[in-house]
Amino acid sequence: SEPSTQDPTIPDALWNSRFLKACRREPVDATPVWLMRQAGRYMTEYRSLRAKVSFLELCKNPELAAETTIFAAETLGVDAAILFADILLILEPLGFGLEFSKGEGPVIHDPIREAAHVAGMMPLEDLSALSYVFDAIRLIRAGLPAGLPLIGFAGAPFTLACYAIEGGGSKNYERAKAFMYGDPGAWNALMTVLTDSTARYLNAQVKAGVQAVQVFDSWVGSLGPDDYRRFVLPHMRRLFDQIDPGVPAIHFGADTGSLLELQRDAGGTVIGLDWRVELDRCWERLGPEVAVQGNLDPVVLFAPLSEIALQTRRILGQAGGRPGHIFNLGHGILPHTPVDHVRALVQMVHEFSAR
Ligand code: 1CP
Repeated sequence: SEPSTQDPTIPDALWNSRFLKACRREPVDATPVWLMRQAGRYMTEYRSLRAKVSFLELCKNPELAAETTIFAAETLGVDAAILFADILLILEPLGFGLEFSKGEGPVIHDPIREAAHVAGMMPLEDLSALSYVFDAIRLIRAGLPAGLPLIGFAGAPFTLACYAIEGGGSKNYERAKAFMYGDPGAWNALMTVLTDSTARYLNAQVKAGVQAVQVFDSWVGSLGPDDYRRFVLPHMRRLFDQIDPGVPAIHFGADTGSLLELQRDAGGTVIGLDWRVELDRCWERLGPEVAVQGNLDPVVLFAPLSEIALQTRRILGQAGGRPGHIFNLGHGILPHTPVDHVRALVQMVHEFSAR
């Protein structure tokens, strides 16, 4: 599923953007860069907006969500914008209560406690409860510069299942894993519902106007390779098989150094790498058929600019100018990150990689 021929509905300015070229592993004039969680609390403007509206109100207000996406992309000078939304929004139409309580992160009400709960769940057919996301995408696309691609996203089924079972964030995922090992039939039923709902959701984002999608499997690094193979890989393959082959799909996981080949086998045209691994060695392991995204430690943005420059040069050196590298952090920007360092990073990536 390689998006190598131009869909006539994609304008040349987007098709020929650095970001989409790199996704297709074509040569570029400079390495494209964007940053996971590039819109967020580290920005003064975001904090003042959040003083007036709650996080969920912001996600559900297409005008404000669009403004947040566009402001972050333009302020930073990055090569792609990302939709302002959250991976957990899809849980609401799947029947869960969702709340973002101050300082404590997300709370999912009525989490899954038994197999019977899963038996009553159906993959989302009607996506109208998420229409605010598609409205935001249309507004963002209309407001972004013509050549700046927009990335849509969703959570991967394992990561969503963790939230749906734990009822929020977790350190060891005890409930989720106990459910998985204890009742593989119910686990597979849940994963199938999440997979098929997510595939439809991502394809609807593409229809609304995103040029690429990223699947966030943020917590899958908590699994060993054999568990990944048995409980996750078939679902991830089914997910990537259903995503519109005309758009690049970025497959992101954190702490997945021991799972990378399995993640590649599951799917995705771009594989995300975090900072715990060496970009050059991992790209070797992954082979020539995929692009890679990463992999600066988000905490390095708190270091002096000289250290940021050193690590940026190191990562670009490891990529070796090989077509198919998208510069990014290994995970999302942290809330207290200095904005001037983020902007400096983007400039450094462009300057140090200019060909
Ligand atoms: O204003 C606030 O206090 C809310 C903070 C916030 C923001 C800005 C949350 C709550 N979500 C978001 C936006 C968001 N989330 C985006 C779009 C912004 C951008 O990238 O510019 C994206 C892509 C996400 C994805 C997301 N949400 C992930 C996957 C990425 C990752 O970091 O691994 C996850 C795990 C979530 C859940 C979530 N939502 C919010 C928080 C604080 C969390 C993590 C909670 C936890 O640790 O369990």
